[in-house]
Amino acid sequence: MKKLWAVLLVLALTGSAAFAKGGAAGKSSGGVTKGMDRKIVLGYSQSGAESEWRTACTNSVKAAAEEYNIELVFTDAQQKQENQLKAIRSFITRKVDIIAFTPVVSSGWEAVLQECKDAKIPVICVDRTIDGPDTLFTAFIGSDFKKEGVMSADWLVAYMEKIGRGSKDPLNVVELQGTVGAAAATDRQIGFMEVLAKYPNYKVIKTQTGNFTRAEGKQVMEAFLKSDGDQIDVLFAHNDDMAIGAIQAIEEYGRKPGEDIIIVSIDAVKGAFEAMMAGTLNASIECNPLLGPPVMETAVKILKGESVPKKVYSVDNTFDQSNAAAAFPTRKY
Ligand code: GZL
Repeated sequence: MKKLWAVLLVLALTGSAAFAKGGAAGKSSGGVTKGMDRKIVLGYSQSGAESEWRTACTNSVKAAAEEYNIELVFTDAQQKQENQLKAIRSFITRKVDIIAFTPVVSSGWEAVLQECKDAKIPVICVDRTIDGPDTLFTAFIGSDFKKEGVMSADWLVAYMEKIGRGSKDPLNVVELQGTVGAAAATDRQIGFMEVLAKYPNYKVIKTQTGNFTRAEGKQVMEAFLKSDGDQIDVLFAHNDDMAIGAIQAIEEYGRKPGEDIIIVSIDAVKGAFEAMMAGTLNASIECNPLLGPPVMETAVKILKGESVPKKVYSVDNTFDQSNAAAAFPTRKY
């Protein structure tokens, strides 16, 4: 069943018309589901606008709401949980039909989600998961972040072997973490370190959050370079925006990103493909942000009283300098 949903989600994420417009609320039906004589109203609390990935996710949600003719009440929390709590409570007061949100951090949602339950408003977790029982939400649509961390480390170990800097030499790794407490950061780190634990010559000498932004990624990398500049062999960045900021810092420091310092990051946004084609980024693990269609499809099903899977994961691929140029022309974000 899970595989079937993964396939269906891939169809949605790749914009397959069949899946994307499949919901009963497609354009022709004016966004109305059976028993409803008006448009569905969906309240969405987006976590912020911190990265190229986040922008692609927001654009996908807005476009899909149009496509499904659903009235979208959109709020941007600017990466602050208190803004999300306020937004969700305003959705309850407004009596929206359904609520979706991307939790900026994983903890602190029990009370507000219980209020949604009490108000009989279903909730879809988009992109990031939350701590606590999954009875607090109806569905999760996003990526498997731990797997992305594992894929990053697996790629790194294989690549270092391939270029002859593999499992014998001591290799110093620095890590740019995403937002502290965000599932995407926590789980990517868990996956990455789980693999690296099997290779004792890899040593993480510095790790710090760059909050998923280009500017902070650059600032933190500058500090890493100041303290350990010539000792750094590898950078693992939890997203491409921080990796791109770090690349600028490495160049300004006088070392070659992608050669002196091997860099692996996550998201596979356009900027990452451009950096891989320029030779300054070595690999990026995909994390598909085109979540709009499956979110709207799921919202319609929930409101029609149909059952939906509790968790649906997008399929993520690995891109590096060997396949970036070929894939770039057809990338959707
Ligand atoms: C991942 C998402 C992360 C991206 C970052 O699904 O939550 O947040 O990796 C974004 O680019 O800021």
